[in-house]
Amino acid sequence: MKTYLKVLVCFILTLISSMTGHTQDSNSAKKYGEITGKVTVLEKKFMGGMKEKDDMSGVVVYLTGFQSEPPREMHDLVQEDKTFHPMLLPIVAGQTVTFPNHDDIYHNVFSVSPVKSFDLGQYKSTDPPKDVTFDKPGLVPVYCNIHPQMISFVLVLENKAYAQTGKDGRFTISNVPPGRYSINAWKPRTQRVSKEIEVLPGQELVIDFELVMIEKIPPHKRKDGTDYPEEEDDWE
Ligand SMILES: [Cu+2]
Repeated sequence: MKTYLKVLVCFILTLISSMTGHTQDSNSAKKYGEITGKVTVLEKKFMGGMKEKDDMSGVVVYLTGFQSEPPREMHDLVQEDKTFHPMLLPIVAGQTVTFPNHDDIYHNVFSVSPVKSFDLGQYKSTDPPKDVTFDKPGLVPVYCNIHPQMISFVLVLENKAYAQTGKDGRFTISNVPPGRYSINAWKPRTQRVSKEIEVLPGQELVIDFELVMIEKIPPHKRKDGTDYPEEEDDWE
């Protein structure tokens, strides 16, 4: 009889714990919304008119209108073969970016952006890389003072509700707290497109965008406001 009671109590306890566990899961799933969609990236055809790009990846789709804590991880913005990788780095305000130089030549990474201005000075792959913490949201164009072709963008966001498109232009933003926001889509060489949305608990919103590629990024100045010299100097 005692054993029978023990088994019964054990069974009831297991049942209760599995039920409460289940209730918590479905609550947290219904607390947030999800946004999916497709960004169609158009470019000018050689003979006139527009066509869809084969590769529509790399567009950042992000929400503005609420703040969230920055994730703990750090990001790298690498200099390699006189190019920044990646060309567009989305982060959340408060996150830190490391700038390793993988080349044997000097680079001098800098920005004169009002959102975050900095000058890392010159260093090579044998030197320890320097860090920058981006505390304010906004777009920070990042250049090299030696090589005018080196251009990248740190897009400092208000919150973690962002995603980057795949080759097919599709994106998913999960765990969005309910509320009214702007949703924005941008990548370098496009004009940003924004829309107003309302996210409801447990809802899946579908939002599509169309972005048009412009010819090229206009030239920029060096850190002291002067033009780059005609002949590129590698400072080797
Ligand atoms: Cu450089």
